[in-house]
Amino acid sequence: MRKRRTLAVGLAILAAAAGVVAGPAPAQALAVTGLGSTIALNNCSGSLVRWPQSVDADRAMLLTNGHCYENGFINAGVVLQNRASTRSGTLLSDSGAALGTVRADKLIYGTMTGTDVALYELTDTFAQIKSKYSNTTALTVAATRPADGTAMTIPSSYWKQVWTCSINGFVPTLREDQWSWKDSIRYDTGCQTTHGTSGSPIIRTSDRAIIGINNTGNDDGASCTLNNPCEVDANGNVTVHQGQSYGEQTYLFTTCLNASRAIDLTVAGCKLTGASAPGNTVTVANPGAQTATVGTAKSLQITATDSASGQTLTYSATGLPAGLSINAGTGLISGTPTTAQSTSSTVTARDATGATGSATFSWTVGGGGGGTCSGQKLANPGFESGATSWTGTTGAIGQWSSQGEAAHGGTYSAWLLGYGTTHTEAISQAVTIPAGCTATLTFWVHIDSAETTTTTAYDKLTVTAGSTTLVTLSNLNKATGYVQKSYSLSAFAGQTVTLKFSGTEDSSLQTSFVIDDTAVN
Ligand SMILES: [Ca+2]
Ligand SMILES: [Ca+2]
Repeated sequence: MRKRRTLAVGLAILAAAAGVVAGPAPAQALAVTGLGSTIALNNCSGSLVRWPQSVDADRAMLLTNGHCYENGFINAGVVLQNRASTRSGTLLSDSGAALGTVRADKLIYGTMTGTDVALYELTDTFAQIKSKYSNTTALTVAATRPADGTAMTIPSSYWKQVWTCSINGFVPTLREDQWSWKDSIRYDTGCQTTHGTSGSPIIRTSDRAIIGINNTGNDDGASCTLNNPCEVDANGNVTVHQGQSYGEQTYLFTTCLNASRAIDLTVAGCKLTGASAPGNTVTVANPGAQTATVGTAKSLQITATDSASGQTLTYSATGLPAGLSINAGTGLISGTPTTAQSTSSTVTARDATGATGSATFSWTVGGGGGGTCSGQKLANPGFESGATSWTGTTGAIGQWSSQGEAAHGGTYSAWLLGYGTTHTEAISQAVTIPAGCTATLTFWVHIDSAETTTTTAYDKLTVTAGSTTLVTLSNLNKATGYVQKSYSLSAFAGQTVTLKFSGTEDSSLQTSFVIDDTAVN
């Protein structure tokens, strides 16, 4: 069995205590320089680290593996933050000499999921460390993911040995027992690190930046068990490479730094485990300015995309023209506009994570079927064209002045009833009230009657709009000359409605209803 660092740190310590520590030391592990700024821990290796943007007044930091956490392995999926700690270690010189003891008072961040890190805050600032320990400066954690083939060293403060090799690819998922790590760094054969090297920094040769953290290796050739990590590719295929060692990514830290250079899992784009949902991006395609017509069906398909695959989007909208609605499931806006208007709509698409996107666009809805609000909507309103445009008892329309019923305007009018016997007569015309308009029916009517009662309506004229009765006049309304009547038709905006003047006369005593100069405006 080749001794490795791996998760079996306890084993390594026991082995060290028993004096069987080294085994056959790897040939590469002969370096006696290159240990500068590493920190030897009681069970692991570590290093003194800073961020690219750290300043001397910031507290110094110690980086080791999550599985080197003093309170034991951190369960899969667990992230520890800001835990009090009394961790201490020995800061080493480049040749491995002890410079002194550094102490932590806080675990800033620790996890064994995604990556395998424990980051501590030391009681000293970077400036104090520099002052106390021979001008020692911290190793800088690189802000970018390392490239394949990068030349590197792995200095182990625990063993006071340095391995030299390069990156031999990345593993989509490295799995060991309950833990999984993403985008793990695979070493070439120069870095067959041993137990006890856990937590060693992976240092890029070119600039001595930390590009990863040494983590584990496959001891026995077993698959996905403790000390026997397996590689899982993007398709879920598992492969095992006995003797292969791996490290984990550390640039992730730098994606989660806030303006105070502190780890903040809510920072946008933070890639550390435990980061707030990275946030899908939902994009709604803007359909541009829309036009529609009152009374004419309109449909508009809204489309949206989600940065995450497999998301189901639900749609909502505000400010849609009256008469239109959006299908929450399909994003189809449809309906028949009822109101002439200019409006601005905002359509929002939301995915299962709550991510939303929206688009705002304008609508111009023109009045349809009758045109604009203002203006006469009736045809031949004064009957001067005879029966044109009117239906029903069109014989009632004529020039009646010679028979004692003068027109109100012009020479034509509609004279309903006046027989003195049982009759019904009616004239009607359909009229379209543009949506969004107010409209009023007006007409002039002259009622004369042989009825003398002041209490009983024997002969009637009922004016209706569709099924709605606007008024019923009768012999009780008889008067000299014409009077004008006025009734609102606004309730019929957006509709085509039939206006009807219907007269009924009983068996005796005539009543004449003479109508003229109708209008719907
Ligand atoms: Ca007339
Ligand atoms: Ca009568």
